[in-house]
Amino acid sequence: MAHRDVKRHLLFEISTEVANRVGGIYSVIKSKAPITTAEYRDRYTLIGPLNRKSAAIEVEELTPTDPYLVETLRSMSDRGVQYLYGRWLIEGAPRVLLFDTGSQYYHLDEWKTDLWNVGGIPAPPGDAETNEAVVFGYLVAWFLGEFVYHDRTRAVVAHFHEWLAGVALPLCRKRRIDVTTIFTTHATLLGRYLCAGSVDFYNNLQYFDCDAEAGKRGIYHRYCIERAAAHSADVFTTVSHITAYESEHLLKRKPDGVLPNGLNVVKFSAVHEFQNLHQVAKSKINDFIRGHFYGHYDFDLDNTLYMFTAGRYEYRNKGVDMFIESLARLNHRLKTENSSKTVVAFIIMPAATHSYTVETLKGQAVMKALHDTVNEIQEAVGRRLFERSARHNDDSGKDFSEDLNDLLTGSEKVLLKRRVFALKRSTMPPIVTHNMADDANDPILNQIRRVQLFNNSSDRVKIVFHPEFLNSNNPILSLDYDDFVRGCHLGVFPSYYEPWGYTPAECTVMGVPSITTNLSGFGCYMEELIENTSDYGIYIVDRRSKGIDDSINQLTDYMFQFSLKSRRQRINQRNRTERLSDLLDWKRMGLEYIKARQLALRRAYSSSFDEEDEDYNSFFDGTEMKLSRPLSAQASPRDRSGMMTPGDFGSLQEVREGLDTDDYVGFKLPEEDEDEPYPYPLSLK
Ligand code: G6P
Ligand code: 1S3
Repeated sequence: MAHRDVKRHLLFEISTEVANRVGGIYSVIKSKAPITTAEYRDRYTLIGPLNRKSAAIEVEELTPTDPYLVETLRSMSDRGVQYLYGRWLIEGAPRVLLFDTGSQYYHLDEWKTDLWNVGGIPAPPGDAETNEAVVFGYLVAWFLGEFVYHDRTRAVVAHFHEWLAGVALPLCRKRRIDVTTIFTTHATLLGRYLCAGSVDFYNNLQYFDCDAEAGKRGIYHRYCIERAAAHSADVFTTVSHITAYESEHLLKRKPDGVLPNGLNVVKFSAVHEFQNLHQVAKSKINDFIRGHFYGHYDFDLDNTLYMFTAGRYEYRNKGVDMFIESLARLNHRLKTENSSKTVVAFIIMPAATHSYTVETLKGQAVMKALHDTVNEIQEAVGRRLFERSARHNDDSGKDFSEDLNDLLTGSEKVLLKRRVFALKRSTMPPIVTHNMADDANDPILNQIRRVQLFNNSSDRVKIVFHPEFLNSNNPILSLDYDDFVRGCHLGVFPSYYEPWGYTPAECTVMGVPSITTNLSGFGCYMEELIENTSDYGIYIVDRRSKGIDDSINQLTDYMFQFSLKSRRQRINQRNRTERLSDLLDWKRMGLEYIKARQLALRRAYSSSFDEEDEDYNSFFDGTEMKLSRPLSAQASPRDRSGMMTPGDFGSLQEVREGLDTDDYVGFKLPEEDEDEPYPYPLSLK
């Protein structure tokens, strides 16, 4: 490639979830934006397809000023390409360029033919998602080609996320576009499909006939795009080691490294602040519970634990099957031990519904009516009590306390009785809060029926299935997801297929203990980094070497042991969990992205580098510590962890050229300076 300025290189990050919330990738690019814009400033642009509905809310239009960008967009616009260039209204405010794919759909057949000629990638009719990926991919390749034609001086890194944004990668390679590319896959198509079925996935990874398996599932053409993207990129990465292993077998390229997902960690100045937030959010959940269980509200909320699972509704992949089975076993165990604890388990997973059930709405309404009545009576009684006390004359010889018995008037007693009678109910407290579109075939409901967890009074484990994501405008459980998490005691995510897993990571930064598995990227990361994760409120179920029954028992045991904790122990544990949040901060995790970009630049523009570049060489250093058990509740994991990130277990830190990593979990890194600032901008010669 031509000699280009690598020091002031530009970064384009390409994804279908730019200013468009679909799933986990949106969380990745949005939460990472502050550190990436701090590093690149106006040299960073995110590229995505234009979704007018979400862009209208999330993007403020700007006029491009970079002369090369102006020229490129003018030339594309002259040929009918419509786009929106602007500022994404999120923290960091990165620039975004959103292409209206609709404006170029008339090229679809021509581009599909070209894709077949260029890469042997078929694109059958009728797959709208693939059509979208093709048009978007051709627009991105067009843009990058034009851009580097106009700007001949600066190096360009184009970082693509997931197969949906990957069509441009084989095009860049075939057309020899003078950019360097990174492809990050956040899951593999085949992995997700195979795991969702009843396949012993991890023990058979090396044996799958990928083409045939993809063909059987009708995703061969998508698989071809994903595989072509992985093979055409200068640098290929995934979000965890477990997905790296999977990619090696299913996509037939060993990733160059692991780019883990971070979070934008907000630290409170004092720990009691996040503990107080737990109490505030929990009392809102308490309100919901009183209404939901009206008529059967016979358990003590002070002795109740809130556990939950949440995420995309992938019954087996997200481990909901295992969660429900373990809840049934936990119920049995708590009953056998005559436990006074009640566990309410929430399942928050969006499914097709027809709004809330009447019963659910009624529960909240009757409880609100009771609450309002009690408030009114309380005010009236207070007034009377004050009057009587003020007028009471000690010399009268009358017993003052006798007077207090009739503080409640007859009509108030009747009103209160009516409110209490309204709480009578002949039905059981419902499991699901909504009318399901397909109640009879819903996998979650069917399993709850099978294990007979019906919210009986005698059950120590109750279940609430809320088949819709939460938000504070919700009339039933009016809490944003983050606040709901804060109010709970334990997140349970026993996933079978989980490339990274934001849900337990989010729990951690909010100081909420969670259960994950050693089949999730997050679980593996924590296990590698911390000696005894459960001391820090990260419980890891072994789904790799144990049989399913043993894994379920382990999960049950974790939940049971958690239920034995005293309030004081829970508070201490939350403090320890919250201290782990530094490990998940983008300030740490983002280092792997920097390494990947450096590697990409090296591979494409090696002649533009000075071999003695110390900044670059020292960049691949790190630490070699593993977190020990906490010495006491005051132990600070940060002191022991250095700058280790999951990528350090992979290859990027060792890489110059010609990767050769035998192991996805091997690391050797020196120690970090205390409070070292985030190392940007990275200077290259
Ligand atoms: C926080 C609050 C305490 C409260 C506790 C309840 O720590 O600061 O005031 O007692 O939460 O904890 P629990 O685990 O019982 O919900
Ligand atoms: C994927 O989303 P998912 O829930 O389908 O990408 C996420 C972001 O990288 C990742 O956290 C998750 O494990 C993957 O599964």
